[in-house]
Amino acid sequence: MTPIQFNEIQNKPKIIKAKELSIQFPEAPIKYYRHGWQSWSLAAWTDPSPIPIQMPAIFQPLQMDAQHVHEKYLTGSWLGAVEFADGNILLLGALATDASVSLIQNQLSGRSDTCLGRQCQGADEIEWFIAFGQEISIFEEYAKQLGNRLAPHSKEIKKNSAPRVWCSWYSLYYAIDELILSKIFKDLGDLPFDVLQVDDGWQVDTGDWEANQKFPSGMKALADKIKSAGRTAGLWLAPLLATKSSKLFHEHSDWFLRDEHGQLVSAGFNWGQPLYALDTTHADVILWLVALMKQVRAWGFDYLKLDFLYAGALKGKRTKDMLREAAYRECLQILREAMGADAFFLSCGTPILPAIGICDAIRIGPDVAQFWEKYRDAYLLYNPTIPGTKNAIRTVIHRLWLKPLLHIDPDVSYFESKENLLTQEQRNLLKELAYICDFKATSDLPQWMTNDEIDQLRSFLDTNPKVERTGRYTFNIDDRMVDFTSAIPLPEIPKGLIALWGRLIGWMGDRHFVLQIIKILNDNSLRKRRKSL
Ligand code: 9PG
Repeated sequence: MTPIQFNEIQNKPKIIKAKELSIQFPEAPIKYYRHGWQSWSLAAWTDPSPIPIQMPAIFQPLQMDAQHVHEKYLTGSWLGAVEFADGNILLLGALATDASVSLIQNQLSGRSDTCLGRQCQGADEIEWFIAFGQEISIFEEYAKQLGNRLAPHSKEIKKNSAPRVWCSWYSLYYAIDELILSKIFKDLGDLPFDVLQVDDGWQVDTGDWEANQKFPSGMKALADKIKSAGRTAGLWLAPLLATKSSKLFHEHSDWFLRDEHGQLVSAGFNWGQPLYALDTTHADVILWLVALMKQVRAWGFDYLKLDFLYAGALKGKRTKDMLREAAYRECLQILREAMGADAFFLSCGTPILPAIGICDAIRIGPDVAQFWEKYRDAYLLYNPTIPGTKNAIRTVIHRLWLKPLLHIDPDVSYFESKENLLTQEQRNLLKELAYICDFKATSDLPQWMTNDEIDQLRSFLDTNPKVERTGRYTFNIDDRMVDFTSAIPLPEIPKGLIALWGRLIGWMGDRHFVLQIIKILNDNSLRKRRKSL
């Protein structure tokens, strides 16, 4: 462990090579910046004390770094920071993948996973960035140093502004089919969208990336339809995992990631089933992934939203013995090469650092939803990762420092009020966040919007206001003062009976049959919504 003296970094940021290092500070910090592992994981300034373990446990592999769940100390992925009473911060951040930072009493400690389980050598050291001072400029410098190492082409990536996207997820969810999408594409008329993106619901199964029976004309016909109106066709896929029901799993169960005992590694639970991750270092898996990327490009999709990508970076025994995030980064590079440099690559559910320099855009927060937050999820399960607009805004605001490196996607904004529980003010926050991120998307259906709402959407897509940051959570956007403070606080930590109740709900949420019932209920209400169109 390399000890760093606090007074050494008071004046100037430092870059230090070490496997592990720690820096002791003279006074107790008032806040701790925890940085979650992947797009959906929590990133936020919080009190420097532990928060409850988020539930249900079955979701942990898909909501956070499962390796950090039971850490004794406050731990974040790649970086961590503390704030002192005078407003200055101290940031410690890795300039490489496979590293984490913990707050241990009055000390920040960085640890790299290189040489785990064997004798360390000089070559195992990684670079660390350490700086003390004003938050905004320090994060800016950290991003610059990251860019120098991971994204030498970031200027090229950011040369064009991000496309304006209509995406099918946040209105129709799985209830999409060929007919309804064709109607929506027509009804979107001349609204200035660059991309129409088909989300989850088109595939035969998770792992079987072929058109299902709701798309009888096939995926090429769908892409052609989008392109015939002069727009780019976008498609969602989750290429790095599968469910046991898939043909992929049946035919190639040996392609999936296992632990040292030969047991399948859990990639969480979704689509009413447990999820399993592909071993992306297996030669046949690589061939399959390359063929899949080429296939979707051949259908005509040029904007790819690759999702649930964390599955490529889970802990397990890989064919090629390498660190899990290094393996993941290598896989992203393979996907990128296979899809071609001219495709727009949006990564989602992705571990953050390994994606820098490879993708065009990255989702930097959890999913938004047509509600602000749910009592069950926020207060009983203490889960800041679950879809919800408050959760999404909180994490996105804390990840804006990534903006110089690639396009940052804060998820969609809502304009319709018909199927929406958000207040006008809450919907406005999403819109302003999209301006700040410079990434505009919506899933709103033309048939749900009033004329006035359609005008607002059009003006949103057509406007690029001047954005100036005035504080941690405040901005001037053109002549408006925008304050995101209402989305920031984490819920009260549950105590007594509420905590007990929460644990019971969490336990229920870990049962497959409970999740399956919830899925059936959700599917039914979606079907009803779909019928009303
Ligand atoms: C499609 C969706 C959309 C969405 C993605 C992703 O259980 N979870 O915590 C969980 C989080 C996000 C999520 C699904 C599940 O959504 O972010 O935009 O594409 O998949 O299924």
